Amino acid sequence: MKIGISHHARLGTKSGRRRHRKGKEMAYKDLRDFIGVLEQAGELLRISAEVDWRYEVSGWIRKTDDMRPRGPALLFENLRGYSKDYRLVSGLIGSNRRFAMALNLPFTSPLEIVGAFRDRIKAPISPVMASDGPCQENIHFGEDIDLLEFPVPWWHPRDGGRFIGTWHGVISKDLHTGIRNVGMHRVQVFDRNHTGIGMLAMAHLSHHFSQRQRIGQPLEVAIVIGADETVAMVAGTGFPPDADELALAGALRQEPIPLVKCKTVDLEVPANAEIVIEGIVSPTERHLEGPFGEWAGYHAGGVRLRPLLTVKAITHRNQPILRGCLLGKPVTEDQFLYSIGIMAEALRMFESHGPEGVLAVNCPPEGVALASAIVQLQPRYVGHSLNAGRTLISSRVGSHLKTIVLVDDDIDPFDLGQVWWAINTRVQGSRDIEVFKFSTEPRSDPSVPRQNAEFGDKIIIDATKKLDYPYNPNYGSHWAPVCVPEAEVMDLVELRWQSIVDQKRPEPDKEAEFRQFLDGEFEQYWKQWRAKAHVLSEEEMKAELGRSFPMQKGDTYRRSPGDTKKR
Ligand SMILES: Cc1cc2nc3c(=O)[nH]c(=O)nc-3n(C[C@H](O)[C@H](O)[C@H](O)COP(=O)(O)O)c2cc1C
Ligand SMILES: [Mn+2]
Repeated sequence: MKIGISHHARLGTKSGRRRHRKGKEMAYKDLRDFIGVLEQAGELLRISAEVDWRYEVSGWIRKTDDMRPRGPALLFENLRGYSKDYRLVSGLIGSNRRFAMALNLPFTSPLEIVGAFRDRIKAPISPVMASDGPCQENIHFGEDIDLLEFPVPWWHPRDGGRFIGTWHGVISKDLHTGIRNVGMHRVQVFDRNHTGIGMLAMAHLSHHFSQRQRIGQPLEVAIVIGADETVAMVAGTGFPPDADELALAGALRQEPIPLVKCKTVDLEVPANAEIVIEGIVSPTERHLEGPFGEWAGYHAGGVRLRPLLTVKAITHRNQPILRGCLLGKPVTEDQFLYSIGIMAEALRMFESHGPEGVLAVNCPPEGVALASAIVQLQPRYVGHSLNAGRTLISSRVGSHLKTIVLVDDDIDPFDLGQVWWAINTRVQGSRDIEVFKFSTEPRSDPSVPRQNAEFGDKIIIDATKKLDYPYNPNYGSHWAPVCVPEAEVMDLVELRWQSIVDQKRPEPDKEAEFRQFLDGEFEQYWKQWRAKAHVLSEEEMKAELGRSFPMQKGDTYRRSPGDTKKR
């Protein structure tokens, strides 16, 4: 087989391409606009050679996932058995750089991305209605519906079939409030017009579904594939139920999302989406679904009866691009989505409802981003750190978290090495590790006992310096001082390094200043301390030797009953 990679082949649309400009940022017009920008930045590769949708695309994506730095996003232009009018794209936000680019941010550190994400979410931008949109350039009803019109991957040999929904938004509405929800819920193709739909118990979609079940009605849904990446971001993040998640996506892209009315269900969808699947989820019908290679990195969930979705209409753009994501052993693309979203929402929760004092949250992609969080805070009272951990682990945004580590402000939560040091020097297991039994936990985690339905243990590791340790005058603190050279020593060396190693201009005055400080301060202290020479008293000697001190005949404290003789 010939493998050709064309870097410069033409993409559907070339207009609206946006770059970073000073002043007001402009949102991407659509997925193709963003794809074009990624390609120009060397962040996307077109694969024009034929690739098999069965198992093979996963290998290509995995290869880029395993590259360091992470490899490019991939646009598959030629899938086996499909016309070149049907393409597949993956990895568009599969690195911090691309995640930042999707938000038009000029930086790449997760901390900065999270800051911007959080700020934008604070001011939702409601969607606007449009009379028509490219997502309805082609419309299929009835016999004309065929989900396999698109090159849906069979991701892994161990999967129970082809999954069309791996990176999308499932839109539904609350029966009573009418508030719209967007969630990401896996969608397996059963036949040309039926799919499964994954619904964990705590998902808003599950809530909407059970509202309908109670009144014996199906739930209308619209599955949106290939809309703006911000739609996927809000779909995969656990926001509070009162928010219109499309308004949050609007906030993230800094421009309202244009919507069009669906053709067969009473819902609205982003007008620029590549593909929309309109359907109803039956209150009573179920279908065997799975297995599927999942977010936790295993095929662990097995085969189960899941709700059945019947497709009422498929609408799509001309030359539609199917957006997909390869899940599996970290670090896969979805880890970036969870990671940034959970960090931002967790901080927002702490800010608005406390406990106060939380400085940063890191959900490392390496630890299955949604399963672990490192919370950095400056404990202000005994129990403060644990309170923060317990709050997060029981919160909505933290509903999938399994391990929470709490660290002080001198530990960088983004440096897993430092976190590991804190765990090893600030934790006493019996006191500082808290196990929460029988919490909600999906079976995607293979350590969840198989007899459990959807629950397992969660842990909090409090790796902060405990405030209830007694004050130690030698430390001048309640906790032993961290052993690194004093700041003044480091400043002095920094100056000298510049003059000696980097051969820059020496600054003798500044050097002298530091030296003077160091000479005075510490010398004085130790001079006094050394003067306190001491000879042990007999009692101190006994105390020091403890149990091993040999018993003497005349010991007054060792008197047996009946021994009345005075000594
Ligand atoms: C790729 C991917 C697949 C997911 N699959 C499912 C799924 O099948 N079922 C589910 O309940 N949640 C799934 N999730 C997690 C939900 O999207 C997430 O919990 C989200 O917060 C749900 O939306 P909600 O907060 O509005 O309920 C998936 C997330 C991603 C990124
Ligand atoms: Mn929601």
